[in-house]
Amino acid sequence: MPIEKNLIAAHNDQLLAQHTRRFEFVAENIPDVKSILEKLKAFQIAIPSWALGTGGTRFGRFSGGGEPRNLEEKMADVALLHKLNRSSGAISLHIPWDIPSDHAKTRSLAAEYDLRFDAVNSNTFQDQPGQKHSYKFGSLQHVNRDVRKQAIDHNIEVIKQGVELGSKSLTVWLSDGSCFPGQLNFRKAFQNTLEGLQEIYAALPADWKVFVEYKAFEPNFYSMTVGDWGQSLLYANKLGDQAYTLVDLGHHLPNANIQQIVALLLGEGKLGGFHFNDSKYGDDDLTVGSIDPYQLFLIFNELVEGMDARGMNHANDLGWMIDASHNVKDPLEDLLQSVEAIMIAYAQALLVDTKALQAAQEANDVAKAQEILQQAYRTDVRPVVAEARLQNEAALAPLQLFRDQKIREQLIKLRGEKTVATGL
Ligand code: PSV
Ligand code: MN
Repeated sequence: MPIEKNLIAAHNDQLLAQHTRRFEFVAENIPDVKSILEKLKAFQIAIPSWALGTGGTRFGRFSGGGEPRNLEEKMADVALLHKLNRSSGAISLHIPWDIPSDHAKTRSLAAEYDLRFDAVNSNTFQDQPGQKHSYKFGSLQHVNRDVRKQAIDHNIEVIKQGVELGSKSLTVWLSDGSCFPGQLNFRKAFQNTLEGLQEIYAALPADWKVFVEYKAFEPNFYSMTVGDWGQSLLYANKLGDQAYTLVDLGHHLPNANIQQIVALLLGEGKLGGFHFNDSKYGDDDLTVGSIDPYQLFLIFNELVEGMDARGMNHANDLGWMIDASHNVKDPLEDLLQSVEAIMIAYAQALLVDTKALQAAQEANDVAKAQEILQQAYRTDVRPVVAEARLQNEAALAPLQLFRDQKIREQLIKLRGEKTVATGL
C-alpha cells in the first residue's frame, strides 16, 4: 500500500511555513547545522520483521487489524514507514518466522522499496513443528550434542538465507540458561556454547559480522548463559574479529548504566549493534524514548563520542535496529514514534559541545559538565529532525500524515480485520 509522493509533497506544503519558522529559530544557534543535517539524512534504523504485528503478553493478544500476513506485506509496511520518514531503509528478518520463498523475488521487491536487509536473526528459543530435538533445556549449551548440532545447523542455515538476501550480519540471541540452582554446570554450559558459536563463526562469510546478544533474565530466571555484556564480550573476544556484542536496551538489570557499557564496548572495538526499545521494569519492549528519553540521549552521547574517537561512520559502522513489541498501540504508529525518538536523541548528541565537555572534565568542573550535556538535551531539535526529513523528501510530520491518510483503515480493508503476523 504505497503512499504517493504527491501526498507527501502536499502534506509538506501545508506545514512548510510553520516548520520553516521553527527550524530557523533553532538553527540560528547551531553553527554546524548543515553537517548535522547530513548525518541525520544518512542515518537508517532497521525495522524488525517481527514487530509489524501486535505483540501481546502471555496473558493475551489484541490484534489491531490489517496486520501483514506474509513477508511481502511486512516489507510493504517497512517501505511505507521508510516513505514517510526516509530513516527506516532496512528490515531485519527472524528465521524461521520469515523465510523468503523466492529469494530473487524478495531481493527485487526490496530494491523496488529501496530497502536493504539488515542482520538476520536465528531462533533456537522456540521449538518448530517437526523439529527433531527440543530446546526446552537450551540449545548451544545443551548437555546433548545432537541438540547442540541442530542449533548450530539452524544458525548456519540462517546465514545462508542472509547471504541470498545480501545481509551482512547474524544476530544470535540464546535463551539458554537455567531456572534453578544445580540445574546447570555453568562452566560446561559456557564451554558448549562457545564451541557451538565457534562452529557458527567458521561458517560466516569473510565480510560478515556475528552479534552476540545478551539478556539478564527471561525465559530463564536463575542464570542466563549469555546473561550480560561481560559474558557476551568473552564469547566475542574468543571468537575473533568478526564477532561483536549486541546491546538490547531492555536486557539489563534495573538501573544498569547502559551508557557506560556502550562506552567501554566501543573502546574495546567490540560494540556491534543495537536493539532499541524502552522499559520501566525489565524487557518491556516499549516504544523507544517513551520512558526515559534522557537515558537514550546519554547513550547516544557515548555512541557519538566513542565512534568519533575511533573514526567510525555513524550510519554504517554499527547495526542499528529496533526490537520492540506493541501491545496497545498500532505497530506502525509505534515504529514511527520509535524512529523519531532515535533521531531526536542522535541529533541532541550531535549538539554536545565535545571540546567544552572535555575541558570541564579535565578541570573536574562537574556542574559545567552537566550543564553542557543538558544544554544539548534541552534543545528542541524536532525541527532539525523534520528538516532532515524534508530534505530527504519525506514527511514533515509522518505520524500526522499516517493518520490523515487513514492508512490503518486502508490496510484493514486490504488485509482484513483478523490478520495475525508471525513473530512475537
Ligand atoms: C529476546 O528478548 C530478543 O531481544 C532477541 O533479540 C530476540 O531475537 C527478539 O527479542 C525476539 O524474540
Ligand atoms: Mn533483542
